[in-house]
Amino acid sequence: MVVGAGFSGMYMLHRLRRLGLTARVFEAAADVGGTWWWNRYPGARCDIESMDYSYSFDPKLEQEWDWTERYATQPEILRYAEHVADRFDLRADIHFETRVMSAVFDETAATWSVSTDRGDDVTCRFLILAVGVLSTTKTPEVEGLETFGGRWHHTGRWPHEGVDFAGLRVGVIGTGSSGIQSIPLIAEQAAHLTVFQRTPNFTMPARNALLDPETVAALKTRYAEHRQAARMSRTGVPMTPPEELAVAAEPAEREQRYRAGWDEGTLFGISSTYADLYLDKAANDTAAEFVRDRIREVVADPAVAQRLLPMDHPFGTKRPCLDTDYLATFNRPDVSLVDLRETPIVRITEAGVETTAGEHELDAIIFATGFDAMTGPVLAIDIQGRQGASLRERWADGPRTYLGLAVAGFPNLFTITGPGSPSVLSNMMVSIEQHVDWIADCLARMEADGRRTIEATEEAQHFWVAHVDEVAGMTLMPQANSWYMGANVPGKPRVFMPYIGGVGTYRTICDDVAADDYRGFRFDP
Ligand code: FAD
Ligand code: N01
Repeated sequence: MVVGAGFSGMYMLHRLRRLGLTARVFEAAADVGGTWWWNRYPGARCDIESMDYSYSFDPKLEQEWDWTERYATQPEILRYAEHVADRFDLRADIHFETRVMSAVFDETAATWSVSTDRGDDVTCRFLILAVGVLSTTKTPEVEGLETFGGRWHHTGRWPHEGVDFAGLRVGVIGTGSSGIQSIPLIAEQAAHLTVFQRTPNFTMPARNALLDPETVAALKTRYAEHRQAARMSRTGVPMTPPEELAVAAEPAEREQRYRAGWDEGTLFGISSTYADLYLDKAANDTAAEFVRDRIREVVADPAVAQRLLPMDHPFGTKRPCLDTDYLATFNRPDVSLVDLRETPIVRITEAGVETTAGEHELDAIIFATGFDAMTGPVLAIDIQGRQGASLRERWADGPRTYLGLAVAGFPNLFTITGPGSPSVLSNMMVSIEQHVDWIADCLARMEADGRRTIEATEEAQHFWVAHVDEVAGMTLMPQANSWYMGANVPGKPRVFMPYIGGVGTYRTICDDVAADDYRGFRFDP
């Protein structure tokens, strides 16, 4: 049984069928696509280039599909997911509008008993969580929302019919990727837009454009080689790792490299210039200051520019954003910026948002406030493993996994792109395919060897959790109050959840584990 029909669950179903196993997927949404089914806010698009942010498992599929933009829009990515579902007839084994609520492991039968919000009770041998890492939305627990007289939406639960902002006074709360993508387009429509910012973010121009057919055709002739380079890269996108140090470079030379990175219009343009940017605060400061200078350049009012400068976290320690006209939007006369650090929100009122400075009257509020990332969707399911052990209790101090794929005490349970794997630090398509392939190969091997259960050992898990933590601790990443750290959810344990050792390195570790008869796992015959 697979939970979730985003890109993870769809490919998992395809692989399970090819193994000759009987597989069913349960999905809360009404159709496939996951992230791209739910996040329909204006401006939603990928920030990994479309030709990389797509499946590589089927050469015919990648040859026949033509992306139209460098960074595809949400509707185009959703059409792609639908195309894949049609092409491989996936919907036949997917139960839509069905949310999995609990899963209990039966030690005698070695099966999982799974229940859904539709009253299904399903028994399966293997339970694969393809529930996503950014699928549990987080709306702030702010007083008075129920009294608000206008309409409000979360970017991650956007109405399918769209929202018409024409003539409205709109407030957007949150300036992460979702806010930064949607703010310029909402500003174009609304009578007035108020942006409520708690933390300014590092953002770079996406330089999105239509893809020209020659570029597409050229990449397609060497797609296999390109994909292989992505699989062994640090981030899931082919690139040469930098060796030089920013602290050792001449200022003029550094400036030139950052400028080239800025002009490139990718997430990695600046971060891939020097090897020490995420390791040494002094190095990072040089890149951070370069980006801050660009903000000062674009934003006309120096006071507004000052509020937009990210100062409280090193560059890249919160996921940076790629934008189209975000900063310039603050030059519009009908857009205002509220700094919530100066004037925090007190409550939502019938008329709008009240801060310590007074009331902002609004007709609509948009929460671009993000997600209970990585652990949220897993722990939303009441999961009980051996001897009734509760996963919620086991993870009370932060997630503990072996390789981000399995949890000790929870046999035959797999997590796709779970905490402890590169996941959200990578091109997710590459990480999804790697996990699905690893799990499918593991199940094939178990079938061939007549093994009934597989389970991570406590020792292996202990080692892996310590390793994930140690590698993160070598970087600047834990210095930010980011969702990688669980910092955006009040009360969530502060643990750096993804594995920052790199996609290629991680793949090699997983392959070695499998080749060494699944070192760190225990099988029952
Ligand atoms: P999801 O797409 O999140 O799908 C999980 C599915 O599981 C959901 O449909 C959900 O409804 C379902 N589900 C969860 N719990 C249950 C349950 N209990 N019962 C039944 N169903 C359940 N990554 C990139 O690499 N590049 C990008 O450019 C990029 N852009 C993004 C843009 C946005 C707006 C967001 C939010 C994320 C973005 N990501 C990006 C991350 C993105 O989530 C992944 O790339 C990818 O789509 C995840 O696929 P998935 O199938 O693992 O999870
Ligand atoms: O969420 P976020 P997101 N009061 O958590 C603020 C992927 N993605 O949906 O930083 C006031 O990043 C919060 O402030 P702070 C991508 O991986 C990709 O934007 O916590 N403000 C922050 O500004 C991304 O990283 C794309 O101080 C509150 C914002 O809300 C991830 O999804 C597009 C608040 C939340 O930002 C999440 O992005 C979209 C409160 N109580 C998403 N609570 C692409 O471009 C939170 N905030 C591909």
